[in-house]
Amino acid sequence: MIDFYSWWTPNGWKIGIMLEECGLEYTVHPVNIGAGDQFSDEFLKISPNNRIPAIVDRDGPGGKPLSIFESGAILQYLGRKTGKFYPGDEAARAKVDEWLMWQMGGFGPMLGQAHHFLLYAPNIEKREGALDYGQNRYRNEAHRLYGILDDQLTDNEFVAGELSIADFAIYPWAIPHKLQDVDFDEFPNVNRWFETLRARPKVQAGYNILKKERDEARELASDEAAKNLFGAKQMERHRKAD
Ligand SMILES: N[C@@H](CCC(=O)N[C@@H](CS)C(=O)NCC(=O)O)C(=O)O
Repeated sequence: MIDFYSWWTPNGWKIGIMLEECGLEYTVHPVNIGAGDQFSDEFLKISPNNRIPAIVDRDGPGGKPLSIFESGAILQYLGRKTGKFYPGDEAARAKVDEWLMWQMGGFGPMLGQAHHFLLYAPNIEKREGALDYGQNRYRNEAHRLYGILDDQLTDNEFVAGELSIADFAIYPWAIPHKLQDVDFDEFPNVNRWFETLRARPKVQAGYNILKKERDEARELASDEAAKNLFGAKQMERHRKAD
């Protein structure tokens, strides 16, 4: 049994999709990051970086509970635990790791900044023109990254050959592509790959975990949510610790 701590966001979807695709039993624990749940003492013990997703595997190595944060580490762990979507063969695994790290180091963080500057910051920073540099920077970076992904998918059905945790890491960040000002007409291979993943019932099931809770909460644009999400709360936490 896995305890799954998450919220309805791309990094959370990765793990929801993996749990569903592997057929693992899990219990969902909502962590409403707009309301500041990520700063609770209970959650910080599991995820000291105050970010979702995190898991606790009650039946970890040696039969002992094991907690893990960072979505890439969780995907690798679940892949090793189940023997699914993470090849045992070293050469094939190295290729999956390449694309998993590409997602963790680039596709996620850069698209996260694109979301910040294109969607959230305009609600906070109301001065016209003040955001142009940031918006162009991350819009261009998003296009560059989708171009790399499109090239990789020219001769590969999935990013690293067979369907793997690398696809489960990348796909969730491609879901909000319109928000990133990315048009899939420019990236036909990405479009084909995206539709293949989207058509999988387990991928849909993983994506829909916590959707209802997120729809009910709907507080992302509020000032309090912005404070919780964009650093102010975290700075407060560290100042208190000094
Ligand atoms: N590198 C981390 C990133 C996790 C992350 O950024 N999670 C966001 C939601 S998608 C979060 O929890 N934000 C809460 C906050 O910023 O306080 C991972 O891949 O797990």
